Amino acid sequence: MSPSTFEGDYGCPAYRDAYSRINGIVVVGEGLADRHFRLLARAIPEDREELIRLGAMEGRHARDFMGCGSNLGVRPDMALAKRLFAPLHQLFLACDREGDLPGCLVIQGLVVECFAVAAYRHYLPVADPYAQPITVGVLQDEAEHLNYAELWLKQRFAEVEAAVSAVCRRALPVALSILRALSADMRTIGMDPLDLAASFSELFQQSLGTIGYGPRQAQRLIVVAAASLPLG
Ligand code: PL3
Ligand code: FE2
Ligand code: FE2
Repeated sequence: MSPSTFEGDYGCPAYRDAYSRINGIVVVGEGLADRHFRLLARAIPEDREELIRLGAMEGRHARDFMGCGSNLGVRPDMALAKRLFAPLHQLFLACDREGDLPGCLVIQGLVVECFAVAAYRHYLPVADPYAQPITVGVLQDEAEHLNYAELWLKQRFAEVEAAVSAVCRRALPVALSILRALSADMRTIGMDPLDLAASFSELFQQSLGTIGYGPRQAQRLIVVAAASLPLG
């Protein structure tokens, strides 16, 4: 584990204020991930137990990160986070209702998980000593979640390709807009939002490659989404 390189003061008002919004996004995101995996467990009965196990991991992440906030005396801003996550959650629910399983797996298993892996990797070097080991453990779990979705989609690539491309066009701009809304707060806690956006798109392109896309097609999907929403 790398030692913290953040020179700021975890207890200062500016840090705590920014952290309440960042922590809110993380706690709400993990809570929704828990719900999404439970819905997936119902939709994919042959993997039910595994998906319930993955959902339970997300519930633990939400509690552990909530603990990181309380350790600093910070309460997560849940209202803002719910508002920012709502379009992605609604999109997931719509796919679930319509029986669009590839859509559900892309939203939770690729978009949200790549976002989580990229964000936690960049948070790690600036995390306080209490949050660091928690973040390391969570990162290992998120890799497992990403692998599950990649494998499911890869095994059915020919049948699901069109649905995957369609949902990427809708879900990626929402993920990027969450990132954009938190840019200033990320800077305050020592993270670089543009580095994070770059890592997210690299990871996401890698995932698309793993499931069967060619490098050009994968790049096009993410570039089109980013162009619809300049990060500035
Ligand atoms: C998947 O398991 C859950 C996805 C949650 C989404 C997290 C997005 C995080 C954005 C800012 C991250 C900074 C990390 C701070 C940790 C308290
Ligand atoms: Fe998680
Ligand atoms: Fe996850």
